[in-house]
Amino acid sequence: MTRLLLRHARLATFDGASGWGLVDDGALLIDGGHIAWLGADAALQACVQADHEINLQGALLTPGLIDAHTHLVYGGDRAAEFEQRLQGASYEAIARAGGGIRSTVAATRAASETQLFADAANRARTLHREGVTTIEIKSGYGLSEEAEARCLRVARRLGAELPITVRSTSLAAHALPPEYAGRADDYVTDACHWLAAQQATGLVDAVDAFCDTIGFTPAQTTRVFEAARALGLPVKLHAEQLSNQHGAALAARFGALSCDHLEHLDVEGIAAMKASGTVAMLLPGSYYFLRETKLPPVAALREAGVPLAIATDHNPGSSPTLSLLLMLHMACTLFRLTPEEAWRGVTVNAARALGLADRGRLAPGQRADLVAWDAAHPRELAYRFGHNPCRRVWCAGVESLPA
Ligand code: DI6
Ligand code: FE
Repeated sequence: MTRLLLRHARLATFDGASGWGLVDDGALLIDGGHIAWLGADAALQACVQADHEINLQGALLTPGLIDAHTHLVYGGDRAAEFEQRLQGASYEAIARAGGGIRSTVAATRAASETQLFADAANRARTLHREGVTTIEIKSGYGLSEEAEARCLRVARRLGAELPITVRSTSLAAHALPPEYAGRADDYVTDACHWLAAQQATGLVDAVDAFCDTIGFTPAQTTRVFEAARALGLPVKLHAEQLSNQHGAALAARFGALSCDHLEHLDVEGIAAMKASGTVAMLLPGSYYFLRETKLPPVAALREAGVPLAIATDHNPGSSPTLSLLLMLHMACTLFRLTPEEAWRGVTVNAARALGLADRGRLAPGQRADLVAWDAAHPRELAYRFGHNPCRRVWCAGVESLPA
């Protein structure tokens, strides 16, 4: 394995509990896909020897970005639904009338696995060109045993064929498929059985559910989580997005990695998340696209010391964005995160939301997932929008974008 030395970069390490962790005119040594050493370029010792050196000429070097909540695998689009909503129809009303998630389920079932892979790979590449090196991908648009497995296989194949890391999450409890109309409890029973096969075939890293009035009840969510726990799989939850179902407190009782959305989260939910060490995954894309007006309780989460993360929630219905950098910006403008909080939300806290301790910071021993940006300071990336200053990306020490 070659040793690669990156020199003359401004490092933003995010190492330590707060601050940017800046190292001006820094150097970083990669060995075996991991960071072996980092520090001031002037402190480079003769013993730090590399096979290859790159002068980054003052570029900003950060950890690779982590998009820890996406629904990247699906068929079709929902542009017509967007027009309906612009004419006054609500997201919930469209869902109740059988559109919404269920229209994407029909398009996903009708698509071939080859097509699903090709479309999702294009989306993943778009994220990657903006510096994303780890992506979480949920199923949830198949909603049958075979169609769910197909989507999870596509996610696994993306991880195998693209330079990025993919973590896959089973979200069979996303919506009730039409063949189970009026039989939600039966659907949950069957979906819990599918999990065992997904686990046995190595298709799944975590389990999620949509606990809401148009999703599943807290009792049904509990059954899904019990099935996950029996298989040793970590859980996370789409919680308090459209209404307060006390899903965050429920998920916290299962030691959830993250609770996601959280616009309607209450003080009990915040306390429960704090006690269980659960990450608050904030999703400004869906807040914006659904024109929500109720903000997630960011100040209270901050005060309680709940770690904050940010993701695209990329999906065709509520967040058709493929820009994690835009989410970084919108987390600041819409949710009032500081630029540093937003950055931690797409690096170190996003890693924590995936249960990954080997990435999200620049420190010896961490995976060499790195991005060189055409910027002097990370706050510039939160400040600009519709702008991509990503210049070079390394995944486990291997450069993955054309230089
Ligand atoms: N909440 C969301 O925002 C996505 N899923 C969920 O449970 C939206 C999914 C969709 O509209 O297709
Ligand atoms: Fe989502």
